[in-house]
Amino acid sequence: MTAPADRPHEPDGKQRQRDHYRAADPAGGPLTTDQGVVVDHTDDSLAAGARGPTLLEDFHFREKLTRFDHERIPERVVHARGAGAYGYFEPYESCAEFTRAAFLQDPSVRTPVFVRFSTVQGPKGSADTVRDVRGFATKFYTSEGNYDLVGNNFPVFFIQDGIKFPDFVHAVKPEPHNDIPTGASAHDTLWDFVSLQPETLHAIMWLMSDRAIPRSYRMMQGFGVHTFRFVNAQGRGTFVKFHWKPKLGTHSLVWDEAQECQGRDPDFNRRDLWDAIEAGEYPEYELGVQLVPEEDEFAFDFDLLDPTKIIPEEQVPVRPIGRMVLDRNPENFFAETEQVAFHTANVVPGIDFTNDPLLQARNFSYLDTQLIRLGGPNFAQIPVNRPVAPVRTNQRDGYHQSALHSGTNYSPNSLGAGCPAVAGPDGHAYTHYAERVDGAKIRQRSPSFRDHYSQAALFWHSMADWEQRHIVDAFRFELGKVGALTVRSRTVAELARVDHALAAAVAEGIGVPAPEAGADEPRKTAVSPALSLVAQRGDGSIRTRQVAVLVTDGVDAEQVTSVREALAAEGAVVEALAPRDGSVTGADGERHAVDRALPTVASVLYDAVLVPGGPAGAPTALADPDALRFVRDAYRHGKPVGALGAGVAALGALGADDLRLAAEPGQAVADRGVVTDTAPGPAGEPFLRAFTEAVAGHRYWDRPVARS
Ligand code: HDE
Repeated sequence: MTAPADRPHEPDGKQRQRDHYRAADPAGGPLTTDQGVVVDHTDDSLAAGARGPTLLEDFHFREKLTRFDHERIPERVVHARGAGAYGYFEPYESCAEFTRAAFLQDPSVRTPVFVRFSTVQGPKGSADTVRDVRGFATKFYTSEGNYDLVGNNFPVFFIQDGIKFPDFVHAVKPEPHNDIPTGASAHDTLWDFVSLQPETLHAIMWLMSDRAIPRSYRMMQGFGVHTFRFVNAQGRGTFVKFHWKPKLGTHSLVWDEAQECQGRDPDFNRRDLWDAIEAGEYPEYELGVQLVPEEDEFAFDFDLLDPTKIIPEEQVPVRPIGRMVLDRNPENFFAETEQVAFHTANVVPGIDFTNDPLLQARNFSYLDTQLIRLGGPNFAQIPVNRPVAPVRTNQRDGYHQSALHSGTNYSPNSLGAGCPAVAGPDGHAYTHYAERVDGAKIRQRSPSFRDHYSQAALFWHSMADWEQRHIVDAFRFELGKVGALTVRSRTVAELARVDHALAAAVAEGIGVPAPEAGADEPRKTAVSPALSLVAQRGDGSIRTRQVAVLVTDGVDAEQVTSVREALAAEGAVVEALAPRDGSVTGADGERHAVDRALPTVASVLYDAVLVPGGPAGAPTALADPDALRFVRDAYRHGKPVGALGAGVAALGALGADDLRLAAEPGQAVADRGVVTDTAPGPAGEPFLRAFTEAVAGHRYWDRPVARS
């Protein structure tokens, strides 16, 4: 542990964070009005006498309030709550064989990016850790113009045709009569819709899984969802699905924990992203593609154009093509994260669309909504939206025009020397893929989109036991909050068409009769191992994992220091928590700084916990009720728990009788993520190794239930 000087252990990020409070103009000119007139007083309005009425001529007062009154713009209809970051993308090798997109040609070229992560249902001020899809939208500022890959953390969507989007979003949003619930799907209208619209089922399986409560935006996969089309310099098309894989692996919260987090830290995911970048722990994701030659369009037992389907990775492997690193936080949330405008139709030469009807609808919707959200057509001039490629158009005027256009504004023209001229055949212009289209003008869902159950079943059967348990619990929670019993029953009947055992388990928890066995029993019981979180562990490191050490007066400081140093060397963030902030007096009689006071934090904000010991017979930190609760919560949420010296005996308070704890000093025992060693003094190598491994394992689901 460190001495309590001026909090020397405080992460650099905190210091840097303070820089954000400094004025942009360090020279520090005086306060002015919008017109540049210097102001000498901003605390009292101009009034007729100290106790008299305010005067209309107080232009500073009127301007200040007017500007304040107009600070808000409409929030996004969906994805209102988000967090953004800048970074770069670099390809591993040239993808010229498949696409002529300039940013995918040369490994030495770094393309700047801006990424915005988001929840979908909740408003701008809602909590982060709700059960929801997460947006994962990337703007690549390429040399050939902006390319936006506007994806989610699920690879499938809830509907097949964009004309159903308003219905789906109305159903999932809070109920119209009372605007309840905020940021949650557990209510009647969503499940009413789901039970009547079986195309939702596959995405609903993802929504009920742990994927819907990510531990971190840095530990979350991303998917382009639709099948897109790469086009190479020869004009050859290849179908492509995009995948982002986080280097740190894909990890999730537990539902109980996610709910508590909503109160303890509603900004849990946003803060995590911000803090990691400030600390120099830059999130990294690998971009992968599944490529399908045009001639294989009909080689699958589903339609490539159907956005409720995946191509199992075992069928078409994901080929890594590059990596993205997020290394800079925005300067100003509103200017950048709020005003950024993504659009699926922002494509560059070499990337094209398919006839996926959902994608086609999106290509209309994003620009349309941004015209109102950002107050007119000139939002591409806002710095975060501005391409690095030169922009020369004949578009003019409109609200918030800030460009000083000169010259002619029509084409063809001779007075402006024909400028800007359309590009010649040098291969740099965007050319639409010349797909042959031939058909009657009809409203009809393609028969190839009809199977709504096989892939929902594929997902279910690909889950580990504990993932299946969590899915059943999630269905029980959500449907248990639905008032209309007919909706509960209808949903269970639909689930029976995915898997009868699933439906029966859900029915049992929500008080509706289980469907008849075998009534509609599907399907194949194929599995795709890549769908399970077990297969998405990432690099297995413990970088940025938050480890709490519960300390109190009399703590063995050497023990704490040894663990802190060992875990920090692997990149974990270790914090000493005590009943009060400031310092504790160690067994060595010295004062040792603590990082945070227990009442200001909670187990749900950490990934693992350690209980060190002190002199024999002295109380450990667990004598404190907050500390005891901390360890109990960590245990029941499946988190790694470590204990050393007298801390091992203190774990008896958990009441987990079947757990194997260390008895012989120096012999570390690891049992389902609980790592113990009764030896006093600095932690030994076997303990440090086992505890580091436990932290890397993230969660342990097969623990004995604690009586406490
Ligand atoms: Fe979106 N979506 N969406 N969506 N979407 C918006 O655009 C829409 C869909 C996604 O951080 C809106 O500027 C329709 C699929 C992300 O700013 C809006 C349809 C996927 C973001 C809109 C879909 C997404 C949005 C709201 C069905 C995953 C946030 C504000 C046809 C592949 C981007 C805005 C950000 C945002 C419409 C379906 C992802 C209303 C009509 C599928 C990540 O235009």
